[in-house]
Amino acid sequence: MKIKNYILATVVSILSLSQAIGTLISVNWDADTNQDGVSNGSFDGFTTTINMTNSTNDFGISGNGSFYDWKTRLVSDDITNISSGSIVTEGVAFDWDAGTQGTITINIGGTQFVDNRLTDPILVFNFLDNTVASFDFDDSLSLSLLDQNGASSASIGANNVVTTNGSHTNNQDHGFALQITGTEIQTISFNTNTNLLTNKDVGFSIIVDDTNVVPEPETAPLLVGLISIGYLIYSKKRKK
Ligand SMILES: [Ca+2]
Ligand SMILES: [Ca+2]
Ligand SMILES: [Ca+2]
Ligand SMILES: [Ca+2]
Repeated sequence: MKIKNYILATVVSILSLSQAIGTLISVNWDADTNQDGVSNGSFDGFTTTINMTNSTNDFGISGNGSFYDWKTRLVSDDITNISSGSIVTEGVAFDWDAGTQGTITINIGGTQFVDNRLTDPILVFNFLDNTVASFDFDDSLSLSLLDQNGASSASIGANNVVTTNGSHTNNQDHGFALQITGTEIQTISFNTNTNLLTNKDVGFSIIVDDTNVVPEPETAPLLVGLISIGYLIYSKKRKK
């Protein structure tokens, strides 16, 4: 291959690796049967840890299979591009005791990217129950419901409290998909309400557009570097 063609091929292949693809990825949760209130997973190089203080049971169990097939589950099947990417059929169960407020905290970390942060993550919830459940997010966040099932069963109220109307019956198609619009998100946290009459559990995962996985900052300098090296080789060859 001529040097010029080699440079072109290199540039094209690097661009194809780094360019926006516009597909969605979801958390690949680690297999976990330990009810310790902690679950771990990863997506696209990011490690994800969920900690929950909701319950003395502290579920924190990861599962897979059709229950968590987010492409087809009615809580998330209407998300734009839901079928486009690597949506893994996995989720985590968290729960909280009746009459007990708890907190769910998700930390995004990892070593692949410098800032280890996300843009516009989508939180998906299923297995909601026939009781009014609330999820109280930080008031400064910009929230929107992308999908839900049953119809009008979830809403975003004052102080960014997402509330269900108690019409769900604890199945894989009962819940909602909530997007947090924002950049450089490293920690996601919300409180659950105290007014549950009985102990409940909820299925959960996170979906993100892989073009919004921030920031791949090393790609541009790497690209410039490789082009420069390629050009130097090319120039040297020509001078011979
Ligand atoms: Ca666990
Ligand atoms: Ca739907
Ligand atoms: Ca709030
Ligand atoms: Ca449930």
